[in-house]
Amino acid sequence: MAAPGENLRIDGDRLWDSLMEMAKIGPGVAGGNNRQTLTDEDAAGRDLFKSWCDEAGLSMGVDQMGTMFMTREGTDPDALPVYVGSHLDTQPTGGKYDGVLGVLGALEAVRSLNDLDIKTKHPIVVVNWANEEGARFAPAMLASGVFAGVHSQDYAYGRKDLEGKSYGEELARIGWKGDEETGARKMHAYYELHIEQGPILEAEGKDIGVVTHCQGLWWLEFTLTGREAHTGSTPMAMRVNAGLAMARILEMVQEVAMAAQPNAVGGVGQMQFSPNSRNVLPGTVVFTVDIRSPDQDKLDGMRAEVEKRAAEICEEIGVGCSVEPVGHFDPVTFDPELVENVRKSAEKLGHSHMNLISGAGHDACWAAKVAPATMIMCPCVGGLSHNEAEDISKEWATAGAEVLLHAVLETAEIVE
Ligand code: HGY
Ligand code: MN
Ligand code: MN
Repeated sequence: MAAPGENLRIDGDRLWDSLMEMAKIGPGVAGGNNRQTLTDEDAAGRDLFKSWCDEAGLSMGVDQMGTMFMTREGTDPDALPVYVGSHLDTQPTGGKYDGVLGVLGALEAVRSLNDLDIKTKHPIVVVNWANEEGARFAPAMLASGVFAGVHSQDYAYGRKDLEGKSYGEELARIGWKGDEETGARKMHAYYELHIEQGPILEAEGKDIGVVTHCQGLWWLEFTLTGREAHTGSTPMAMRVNAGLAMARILEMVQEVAMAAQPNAVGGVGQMQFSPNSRNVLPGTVVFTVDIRSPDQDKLDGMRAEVEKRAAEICEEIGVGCSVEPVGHFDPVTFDPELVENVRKSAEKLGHSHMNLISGAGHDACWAAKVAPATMIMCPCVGGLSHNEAEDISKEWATAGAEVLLHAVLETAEIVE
């Protein structure tokens, strides 16, 4: 006779319908989403998520960073909850599944337990972490970072977007500043389902990534100071060209990352010229270098080389150069017992799987500082993410959510 819950499956159609419904909120311009954190679109997505959680009988708590905690009670009031979730905020040209699959996959797991009235010893808490992306308010994983004690709440509240609006102001404006002290909650364990955002699982023909580690990251914000001058009448020898320095630094970052292969990446996604006028050489150029590696020495070595060579480039051109780390976490090793739960669940359910190191950062990286934590990944088409064309299959989503459910039950313990 099968143990309780042994053959439990989730309702893949219901999960997919919820993903498609959420995707209607904060639509992008090319089939994806623009539901950036603390915007009205984010607020609308939160409201929809809460309505579904109300239907599922979950009670809501919100902390002072705006993270949503939706609780399904367990049978043991003294047992610490198993937390499971991800994020609903997106990049400005984000996909429909980055983060969202983890939140709605967790909700689907709870819905499936409700369908069969399966009880667990530990409560299960579905989490929507605020501002995972860090696109509008750097750094990424800001709310989970405050939760884990990595950032102060004052620092977080003071982070500003490109329009000068602060996190604290915007959180209050959308009405999602909760009353719970951030980080006061204690976790028994944390699981996160997420799309891979890379090409490996699809290329290897595997449905499930058993995530053992996550690579570390530095976000280095450079401010280069040149001299504003006419692009037409200023002789080349007289120029103090911060734009030229930026271009040489970008080329250098590429060189440093390529020289550190394998398992190293480096690039720049965001840059501002000031005054950003076609016929004015920039007085100021601000951009963020994003470097990552699963190897601690390699990660820190790349940072040191980038900063050293950037200073040399700027000195040669006569441009001022300052750099501020605006995001960082060391490579993460996830909890071996939870990782084994994921592997066993994938095997039990007959899903192909392989070990994986996460290329992207996730809230699980900070959760791992305060509780046993791990992740489950599903493939995405062409490994594409942070692009509106991001795509997954219903089968991949269903397999991921099923493995998530069974791994969570291993930890939350079914009560007969
Ligand atoms: O930057 C990251 O890795 C994540 O998407 N926030
Ligand atoms: Mn994400
Ligand atoms: Mn993302």
